[in-house]
Amino acid sequence: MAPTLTGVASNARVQRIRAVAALAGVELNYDDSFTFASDWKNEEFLKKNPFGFLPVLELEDGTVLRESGAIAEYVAELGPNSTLIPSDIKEKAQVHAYQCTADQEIHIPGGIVTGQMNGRYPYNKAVQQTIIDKINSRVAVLDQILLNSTFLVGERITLADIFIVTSLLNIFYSWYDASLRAKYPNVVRLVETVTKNPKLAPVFSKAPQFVEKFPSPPAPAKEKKAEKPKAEAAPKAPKAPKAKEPEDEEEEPLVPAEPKVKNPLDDLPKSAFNLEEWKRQYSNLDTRTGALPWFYEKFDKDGFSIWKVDFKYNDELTAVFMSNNQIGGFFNRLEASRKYLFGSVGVLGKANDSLITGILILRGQDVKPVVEVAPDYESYEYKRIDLENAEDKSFFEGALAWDLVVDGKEWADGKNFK
Ligand SMILES: N[C@@H](CCC(=O)N[C@@H](CS)C(=O)NCC(=O)O)C(=O)O
Repeated sequence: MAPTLTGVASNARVQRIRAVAALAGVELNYDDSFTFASDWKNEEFLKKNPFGFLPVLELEDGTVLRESGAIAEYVAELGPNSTLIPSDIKEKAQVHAYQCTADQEIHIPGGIVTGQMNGRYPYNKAVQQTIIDKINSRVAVLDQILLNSTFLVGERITLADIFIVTSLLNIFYSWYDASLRAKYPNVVRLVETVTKNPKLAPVFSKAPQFVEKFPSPPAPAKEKKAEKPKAEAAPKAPKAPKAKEPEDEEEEPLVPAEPKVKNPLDDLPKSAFNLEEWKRQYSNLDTRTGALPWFYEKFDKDGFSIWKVDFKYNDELTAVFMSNNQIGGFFNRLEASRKYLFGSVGVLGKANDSLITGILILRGQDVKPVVEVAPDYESYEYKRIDLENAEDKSFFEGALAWDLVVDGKEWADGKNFK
């Protein structure tokens, strides 16, 4: 049986392995509908690969290979007469050098820029620019090298080209925009030569578009609602549209290909409570005087449920902004449940003495089908909120109004999942 590759089709690390297999003539079992939203990081998987990351290649004898670079080399070596890895040891070392450049100088720093844009890492403009400048300086060298040669090493496509191209694709999909690409025409030509190779059509045909404009930086944290004048129910300014955020996981492009799968939550009996309308009311009205009265009038407790959500490891929290970014990361990873979920979660307290808590309003009566799309959902505890209970109700209202106080700790910052 052919080796089985597991990983997301739009992921550059998976693309590099599939491209090598296609060019080397090696058959792989591969399911291109696999997503990070599936329950992949389970006990069985961690037994096979305790590092817990993807992609992995499972061989017929049960051996599990990890690290996309090592897997790509293994697959290339399997190919009959593959020239993807030169036999000359000097050229082989040159190819390997480009593999390292691809990972260390483009893919990994590029992933940090992407992570800053989608809230996985704290956003800092100066740090981001420094990383972008460094990547540009490497791309400029590649562009010079490619001025007079079609491929990076020798006269044929090698792992060097495949690794450099797939690491570039990762940033071309996310933030390396048209004006940056225009500076390096020879590099863009190499990307086109590789991605348009007819043998590689199954690998790149469903790939996302290259980004045209550098995405806007993440919106600053929402102002503390408690500080707003409460009497006026003045409409809030509508939020500027944000760059679409990744489904999940490290270094995923900002605009991944998202295969649509039917969710059993869609089969629940229809509800008169319109979650999208609630999200609009919450955004546009003062919480206590406008949004909450609307909510109490319309809420359907048979079609939806309300949950208190608590981070389990509050003693590990340090700076408030980092904890708030962590909430942002959790919310990013809940993206696949956006239709079924609203959330208001905050950091209460101060640096090194804080907790993360809040509320979720979700479709159905069970929290798990909605939150398990986020691989870290088990880092949080969920407890049903009963609005008939005065204490629960006051917690619910405080979390929505961002003026909640728990154990003397005041709401410091927060995020909404809308
Ligand atoms: N160096 C590894 C990195 C693998 C990696 O970080 N994979 C990400 C997806 S791009 C992942 O599985 N992240 C989940 C996790 O780290 O828990 C490789 O090239 O295979």
